[in-house]
Amino acid sequence: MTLLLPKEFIFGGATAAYQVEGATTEDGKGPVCWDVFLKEQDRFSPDPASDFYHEYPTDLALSKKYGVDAIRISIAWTRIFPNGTGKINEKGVAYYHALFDECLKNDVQPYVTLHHFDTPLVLHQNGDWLNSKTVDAFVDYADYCFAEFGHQVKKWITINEPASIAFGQYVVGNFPPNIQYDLEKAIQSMHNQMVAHAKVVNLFKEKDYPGEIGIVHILESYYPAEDAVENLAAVNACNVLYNQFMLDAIYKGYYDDDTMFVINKVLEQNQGKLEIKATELAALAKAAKQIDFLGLNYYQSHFVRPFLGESYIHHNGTGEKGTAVFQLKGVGERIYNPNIPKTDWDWVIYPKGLYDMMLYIKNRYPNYQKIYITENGLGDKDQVISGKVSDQARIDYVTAHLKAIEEAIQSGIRVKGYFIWSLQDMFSWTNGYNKRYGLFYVDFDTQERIPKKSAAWWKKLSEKTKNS
Ligand code: BGP
Repeated sequence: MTLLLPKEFIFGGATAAYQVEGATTEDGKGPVCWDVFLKEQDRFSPDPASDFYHEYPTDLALSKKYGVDAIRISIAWTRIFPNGTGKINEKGVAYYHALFDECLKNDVQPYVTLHHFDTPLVLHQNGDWLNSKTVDAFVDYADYCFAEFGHQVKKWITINEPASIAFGQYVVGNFPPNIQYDLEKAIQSMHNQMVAHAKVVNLFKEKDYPGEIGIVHILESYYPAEDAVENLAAVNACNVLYNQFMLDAIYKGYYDDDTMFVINKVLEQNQGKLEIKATELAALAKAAKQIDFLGLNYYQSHFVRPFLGESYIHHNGTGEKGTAVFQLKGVGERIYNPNIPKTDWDWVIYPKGLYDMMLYIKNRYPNYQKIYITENGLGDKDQVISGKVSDQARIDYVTAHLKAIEEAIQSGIRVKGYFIWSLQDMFSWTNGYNKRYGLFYVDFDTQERIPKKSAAWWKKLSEKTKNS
């Protein structure tokens, strides 16, 4: 399949601190919510992960060699502030200076996320994003990073996937603190994260820090199961709850009536309420006029029908195909169409959903400036055979999604780059180590890297695009 992407299109690789760095107790790093949760679960350890804390020069040299123009990195908040606030850990600060320098030395632009799921333990124990003290601490931490690293970093991301945090923590229960079906908490957490994001954007602009700032949302498209009209209500409920609520927050600066109609109905059916303060709305309104870009993470779409029974969700975190169940009271139930392929973790492969999502953003939020696809890729059980990893399925997956991006660009949607998830194999929060996404295979025992077939393909595509 030929791909025609603009010459200046960015080919990036994505990572997240906790999933690649390892070294979770090294050089004064403070604890995060996941340290305790993973220990309690006793399924897998976040150490050594891809040992990026020490191996970053190798990964950046490989990035340069394989046509990776940019890298998504997150700062581990507790390497800088071990307790979330207060005393600064100079060793952590020095680490990120060295890491960003290495990026620039290799001509790999860093796109830096301030919060990628790893809330400092103390703040987590006091309510995480449900507590406004976390919001205040986050704003201070962001301010510190902008001032300290602003000469090296020109692209900032406030929060990665607020919806995954809220639903993982309070609905699916596969993120700490492991609570299920509490939609009130999930919706409140999303709102509070939107406020945190807005305050940080406003501060960035007020202090005139150099560069651009945006947020990363996971966005999935919803379609009616069996094409039946009665399923459209579930499609709307899911879309509003998972996508529109937070897109309204960042682009409109308020929650529109059609959005609140659904949110209030979901809250009512789940005996919940949402608290929104006037000052928070003022912050949202101001930030909506100043945000520079949207990072769109896309992996899958869903086919749904209404569901009014008792909620039941089973997260397939093992790769046993066919075990995922998703039924959420007053929201919807996911139905799997046997004609649409899915991964071993039951993630539905549907590139059209990416195109449809971008079109929806363009139509509903005409003030959006530009979009980066900040995560997309295939989780698979890759194997090394005779020293090689032939991940053709990944190449096919990425090609199909890049095709959807090419079509979006042709339809006038401003998409500026694509970050493959992931740059190298790494630790997966709820799946451990057997779900691999990387361009570079990682042997987690020796930390050896083996560029996969996809890496060679990527290099060719990246170079061809630049020379087109
Ligand atoms: C996104 C997260 C990433 C990453 C990815 C793949 O939601 O931002 O951190 O984990 O999904 O997910 P998983 O590791 O569950 O397969």
